Amino acid sequence: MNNNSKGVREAFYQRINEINLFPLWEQLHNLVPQAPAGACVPALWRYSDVRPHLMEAGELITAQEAVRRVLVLENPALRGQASITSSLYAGLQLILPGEIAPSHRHSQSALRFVIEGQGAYTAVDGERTTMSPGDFIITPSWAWHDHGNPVEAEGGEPVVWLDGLDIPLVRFFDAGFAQNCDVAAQPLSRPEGTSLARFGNNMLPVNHVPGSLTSPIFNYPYLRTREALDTLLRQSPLEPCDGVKLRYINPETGGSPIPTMATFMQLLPRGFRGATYRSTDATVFSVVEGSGVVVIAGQRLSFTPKDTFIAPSWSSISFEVDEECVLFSFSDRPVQQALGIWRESRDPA
Ligand code: 1HN
Repeated sequence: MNNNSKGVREAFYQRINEINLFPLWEQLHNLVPQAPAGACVPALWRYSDVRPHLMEAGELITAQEAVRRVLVLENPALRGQASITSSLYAGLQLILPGEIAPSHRHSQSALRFVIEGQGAYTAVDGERTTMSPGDFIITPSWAWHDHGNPVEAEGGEPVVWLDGLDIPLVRFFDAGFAQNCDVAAQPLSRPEGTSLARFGNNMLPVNHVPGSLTSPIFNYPYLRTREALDTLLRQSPLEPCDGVKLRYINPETGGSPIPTMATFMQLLPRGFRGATYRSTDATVFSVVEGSGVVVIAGQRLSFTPKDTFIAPSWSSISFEVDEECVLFSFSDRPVQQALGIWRESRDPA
C-alpha cells in the first residue's frame, strides 16, 4: 500500500479528526459552491391553514404570559432553527382585544406587516401607531416596543401581523442582547402621527440631525403605497419580472428602512405573465391582494390573500396571475449589498 492509497488517507483523516482537524481538499467544492446551494427550500403557508391554529393559541395562552403570541414560520429544510430563510425569521403574531404584549427591547431589528384586523397599536420609543392591514411597521434595533389592542365600544377584533426579524443574522454574529421594560406599556412622549408628519412627506425637520441607521418613519401606511402603485400601473411601463415594484426607503439616506432588511411592495396587473427573476437574497412574500401562481425553482405554488411564501437564494421566480395582485416582500438584501456579494439576474421577457 503506498502513501496515497484510500486506506492510508482514511487512517490519516481519523487521526487528525481526534484533534479537530479535517482536510480541506475533501470539502473545498462544498465550501465554495459554483452557485448558491443553501438548504432553504421554497415553501408556502396558506393563511386558511394557519389561522385556526393561531386562534386556538389565543385560547391557550395570553399575550401577557407568552410575551409575544407567535406561530413561527419555519422553513421545512431548516426545522429547529426558527428560520424562514438562512438569515431571516418570520412568524404570525396574534393580539386579542384587551391584551398587551409587554414592552421590551433587543438588538434584533423587526418589521411588522399587518395581515388582519383593526384597532391594535404598536408603540416604539415613546410613540404609538395604529395598525391597519397592509401597513409596514418598523421596530429598530434596541428600541423599546410594546403592542396593544384596546377594547373599543364595539368589542374590538383579533389583530394578526407577520413579524420579520433578523434573528438568524444576529445569532450568526453572536451579537444579541435583550432587556425587559419595568412597565408593560411604555410611557408615551409624542402624540400619534408625529413621526409620519416629520419624516413621511419628503421633508425633514429643518434642524434634524440623523442619529440612527434605521428609518425615523415607523409606520408606512398601506393607503399611500397602494395609491402610488395604482398610479404607476396606469402611467408607466411594466417591468417584465416585477410588474410595478417599489422599495421602501429610509428618507434620511435613500437606503433600506432597516439596516438588515429591505422591504418592497409590488403590483401585478390582471393577466400578468412575468419573466423569470433570481437574486442572491432569499425573499419572504406576503400576499396583500389577489390570487395567482408563483413558480419558484420550477415548483408551481398557488397563492391567495394573506398567504406567506418564500423564494430561496438564487432560485428562479416568476408570476402568473389572472387578477390584479399586490405583494409585500422582504429580504436581507442591504446586508449582502454592504458586503458587495449581492447579485441578481433577469431573464429576457
Ligand atoms: C419580538 O420582540 C416580537 O416585539 C415578535 O412583536 C417576535 C421573535 C423573537 C424575539 C423577539 C415583537 C419576536 C420578538
